[in-house]
Amino acid sequence: MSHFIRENNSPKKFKGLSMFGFIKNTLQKIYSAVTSHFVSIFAQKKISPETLTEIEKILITADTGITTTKVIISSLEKQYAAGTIVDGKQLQLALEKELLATLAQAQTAPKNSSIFLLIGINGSGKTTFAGKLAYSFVSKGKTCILAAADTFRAAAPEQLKSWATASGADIFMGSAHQDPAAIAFGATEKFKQSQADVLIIDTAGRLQTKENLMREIEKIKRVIQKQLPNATIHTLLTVDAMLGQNSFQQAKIFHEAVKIDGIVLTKIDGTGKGGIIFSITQNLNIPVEYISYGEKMGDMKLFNSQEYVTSLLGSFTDKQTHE
Ligand SMILES: Nc1nc2c(ncn2[C@@H]2O[C@H](COP(=O)(O)OP(=O)(O)OP(=O)(O)O)[C@@H](O)[C@H]2O)c(=O)[nH]1
Ligand SMILES: [Mg+2]
Repeated sequence: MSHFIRENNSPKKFKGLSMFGFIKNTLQKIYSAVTSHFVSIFAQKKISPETLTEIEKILITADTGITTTKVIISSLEKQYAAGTIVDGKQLQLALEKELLATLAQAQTAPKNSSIFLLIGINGSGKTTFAGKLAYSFVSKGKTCILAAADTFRAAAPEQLKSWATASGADIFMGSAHQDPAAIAFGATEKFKQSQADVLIIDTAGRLQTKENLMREIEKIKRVIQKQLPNATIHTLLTVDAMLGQNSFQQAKIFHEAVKIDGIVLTKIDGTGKGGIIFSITQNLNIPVEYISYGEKMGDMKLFNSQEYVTSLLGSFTDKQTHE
């Protein structure tokens, strides 16, 4: 097994943990940089205008973005002036509402697709996420094929193969330097013949500025769609959370060139900036569908805005458990 898959990769490890516990244990950096600050502010008996300035600072430092933060803070200021938020608890509830409203602008579409196409810039976490996604299906009893359509990097198919072996998914590999669309064709054939439940296509890292590479994605899509005219291809863009605000321009151009259905926010464990989700949603109007936060197979989660906001603010109750 290669170095990037560690032992003890069961997602059950987190079962029964509150989402707050999940952030605290798994996204340590976000907990210490964001959540722990909120927790102390929300304990205040009486808030002041300085408290709102503090919230503003935390949000900006957490990469929520200036525009998004301003909208949230000005609404909180109005509520404070009107006397509807007086103590920390009320502030917490008001902030929770504002953050949820930001995320509601890009609601996740229902996902009944059986074909996933992963795209994104180099090193943004496509292959890792392909493996994790395969594992999440296999562990639910689904049969899954991983397609190694990254023929650009020599080691890429082997990397995906390790994930296939570890996750219990099947793999379709072409030959070195084969046209990625030809691999997508072969993988779709295999998918049809084997009647597998899910096909996940891993592609080469590409810069959004390289037009020929963007056309390559369109070609992959066309080839699949021709073989399976009724299938919905679910295109997911992996975005490295550590890139912060720099990732917007990148995602925007990707979205202009290829229609993206959802974002996978990766490496969220490596950043203390849990606010990036809000600015991505507001700036791009594309839903964050998954968060990916480590190198083990179970280290990903279907994004749930209520859970995330609750845990970010440290406001968990015993009733909330992580599924
Ligand atoms: N901490 C952490 N590391 C990650 C995560 N996702 C990926 N990585 C690491 O980031 C590096 C790049 O991940 P890959 O999955 O190979 O990225 P990729 O987009 O397939 O890369 P290319 O195929 O070269 O474009 C690897 O070292 C992964 O182990 C994550 O969610 N958290
Ligand atoms: Mg890759």
